[in-house]
Amino acid sequence: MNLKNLPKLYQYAVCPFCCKVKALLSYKQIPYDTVEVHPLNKKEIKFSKDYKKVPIWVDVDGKQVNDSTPIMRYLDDNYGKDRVFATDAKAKESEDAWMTWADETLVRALPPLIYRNISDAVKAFDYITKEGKFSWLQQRTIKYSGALVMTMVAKKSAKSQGIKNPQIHLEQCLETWAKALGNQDYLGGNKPNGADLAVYGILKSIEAMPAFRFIENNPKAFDWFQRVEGMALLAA
Ligand SMILES: N[C@@H](CCC(=O)N[C@@H](CS)C(=O)NCC(=O)O)C(=O)O
Repeated sequence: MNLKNLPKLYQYAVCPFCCKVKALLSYKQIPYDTVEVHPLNKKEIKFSKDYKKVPIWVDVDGKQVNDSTPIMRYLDDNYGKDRVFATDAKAKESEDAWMTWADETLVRALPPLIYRNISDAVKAFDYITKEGKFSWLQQRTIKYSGALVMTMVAKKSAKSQGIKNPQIHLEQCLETWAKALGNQDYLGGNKPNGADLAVYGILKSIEAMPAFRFIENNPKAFDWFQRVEGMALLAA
């Protein structure tokens, strides 16, 4: 879509934080346009003087909202009549805690797994460079150099987080999430709340990568993932 009067999401297609926002946009059926940002020169977000990360949301009235969770909350406050985010104090407390877990633990668990070896890293970069804004030459050079660099970065990141085995660590994260769901369909009960959509969006960001198989291998987490997917698709 490229209509001038639509709000804009400045993104990297495969960024987990952008995918959090897109999960809410899809679930709430909010029409919007995406602007893929060039990750090297970031010229598309030059207008944003102090904030240089994605996602950035620019509404039709020009209002700019930065950072995935504030964007999700802004969208929930301003679009659609049914609220996604919890309003009840106790539910809100749990939702906030799981939103923080999603950003600080789950997101950080992914790179050590996505880039666990050169073969998986090349496949991940194949997808990243195809989805992202890269020239033909960049696609080819970044695919291999990026995979090599990220394999080393991911090893360092795993070490600094005390992750000995990235696969076991993600499996533990998924178990933690499955436990949080208990016997409910969603963390939000009978419908997804903000944390459901955040965790779903983050996992969705690696759907086309080899590491996604570890999510498919956890029946409870994967059933939940598919339930949210169904709700998001139904709503879309
Ligand atoms: N807290 C931010 C984190 C956003 C973030 O770190 N985005 C990354 C992409 S995944 C980014 O833009 N990094 C800066 C860069 O690419 O130079 C959020 O939740 O939106």
